[in-house]
Amino acid sequence: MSSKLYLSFFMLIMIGCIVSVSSHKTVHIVGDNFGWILPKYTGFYNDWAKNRKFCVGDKLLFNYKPGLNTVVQVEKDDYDHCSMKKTLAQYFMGNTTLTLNHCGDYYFICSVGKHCEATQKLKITVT
Ligand SMILES: *[C@@H]1O[C@H](CO)[C@@H](O)[C@H](O)[C@H]1NC(C)=O
Ligand SMILES: [Cu+2]
Repeated sequence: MSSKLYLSFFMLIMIGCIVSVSSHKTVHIVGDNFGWILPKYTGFYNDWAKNRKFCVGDKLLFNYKPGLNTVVQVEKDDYDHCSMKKTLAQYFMGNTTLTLNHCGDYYFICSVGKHCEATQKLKITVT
């Protein structure tokens, strides 16, 4: 291979790598196979989130049946107190996919019954 051809071949691979890394978006299934329901133990969703890395452009998929659970995006104060003084978004149609569009903290709770008090809530940090 001539050195010029070799160089352009090398650059093509480099560009391919950069594109595939920057366009790599993960779909995070909240709670994995367990889904988004009353947690099996206190702090279950924090444990689920603990070892994951959330990047801008990733998606969150909440698997739940409509009527039995909801996804409410709130701010820290409502998350801490399981209140809904200022909701940012609400979803209740089942199996909700959300795109993480910006960096920072996201807070979600379920608004059904005492589910939030039972720690059906999720806090993630997007980097
Ligand atoms: C919701 O997701 C679950 C788990 O993947 C699936 O079994 C179920 O069929 C989905 N429900 C709807 C209405 O798409
Ligand atoms: Cu719930």
